[in-house]
Amino acid sequence: MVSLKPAVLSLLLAATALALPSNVHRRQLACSAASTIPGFNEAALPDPFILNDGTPVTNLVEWACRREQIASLIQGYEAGYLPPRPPVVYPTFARNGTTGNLTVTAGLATGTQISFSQTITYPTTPAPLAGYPLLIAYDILTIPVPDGIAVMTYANSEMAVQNDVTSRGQGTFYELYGANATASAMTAWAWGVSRIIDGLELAPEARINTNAIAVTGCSRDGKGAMMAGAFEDRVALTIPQESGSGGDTCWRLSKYEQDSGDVVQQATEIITENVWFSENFDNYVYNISELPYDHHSLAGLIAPRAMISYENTAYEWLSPLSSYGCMTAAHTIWEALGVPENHGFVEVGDHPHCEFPTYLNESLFAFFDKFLLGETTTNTSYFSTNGQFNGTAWVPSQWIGWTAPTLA
Ligand code: MCU
Repeated sequence: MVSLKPAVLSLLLAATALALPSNVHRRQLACSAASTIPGFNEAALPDPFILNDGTPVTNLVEWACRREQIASLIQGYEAGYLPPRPPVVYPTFARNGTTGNLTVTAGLATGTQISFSQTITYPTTPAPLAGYPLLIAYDILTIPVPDGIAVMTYANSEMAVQNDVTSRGQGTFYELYGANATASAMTAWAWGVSRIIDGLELAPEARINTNAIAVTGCSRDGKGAMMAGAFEDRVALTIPQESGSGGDTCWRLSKYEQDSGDVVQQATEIITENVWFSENFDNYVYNISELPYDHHSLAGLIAPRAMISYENTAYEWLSPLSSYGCMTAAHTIWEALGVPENHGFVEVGDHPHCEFPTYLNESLFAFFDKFLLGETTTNTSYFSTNGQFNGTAWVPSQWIGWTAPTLA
């Protein structure tokens, strides 16, 4: 695997920190990651390579701090608080032929604990020494999977219910953290992914290689899959499918598309539809320029790990200019980390929502081959759109006022 694994990255960061002048080291120790920046106002996409104090990110140590800042801001404005691993997490696992059942119990040593179960479908091929790679599919599987990869369908909508705005605070997650927890449904789902991976790490009998985990989902679940990839470093490959607004799109660009006359989903509408975002986000949807981040930075939390997102120009509502523009901006973060080929984007327009035409298999399987199946020389440079965006102009310089630094 060519990508920097989290463990390697932390070693690298530690080594870099030792070699750096003490003022840089001090700043690393003192990385302050506020959850909001009052007074922020920027019409263009915010530069992901500027720290909250206004200084530029010039190396990997500073980028580690910037990542923390972005993660904190996203929770502060739109995602709500993502709780860390609770004191108690343990799995039980049972297998019957090609079907496995993983139950994870999580909670307090003395106090509330919750349990949730997921089904794993195993390949019929023999298990590699390190265990099978695993694809976690939010709700239902909507993409093809190559041989040799196990699939877990994740009952994320039980972890946090997503029927409509009345679903706020409902689901297993909220039985542990309370119905008033600020975590949005997508944040609760991401927490669940982390606990599932904890469980798999603690259940070697499940024979899953926790260094080779992918997460996918379509539409609302694609938004969720991207969030899980962003907040959980143990996800090696993130595959949001037709996630649309609130996923691999940027709030600012969706607003621009709408203001240009298209009918797209934008922040003002999304908060009236469901509980994918925290209640606090309601305070910003009419003032998007106050967000000191946008979803290019959310996606960039995944870097240098792998991500490929798919979009569909057949549906204006998905905000196709926004996803292309937003992922173009996000791509600079993989460039800065020296691995642009770890970030793919493919936007076509000739199929129903959440269907996966077979001609897209080439790019998808390339990402599976390289990042889950260990075929490290596979070419994964895929970045394209068929979008004409209904005549709405995409002028990159209007939105992206930075160039990628080289971070080493
Ligand atoms: C693209 O994801 C959503 C979209 O945000 C909603 O407005 C629409 O109602 O549903 C889409 C979806 O999840 O479709 C399955």
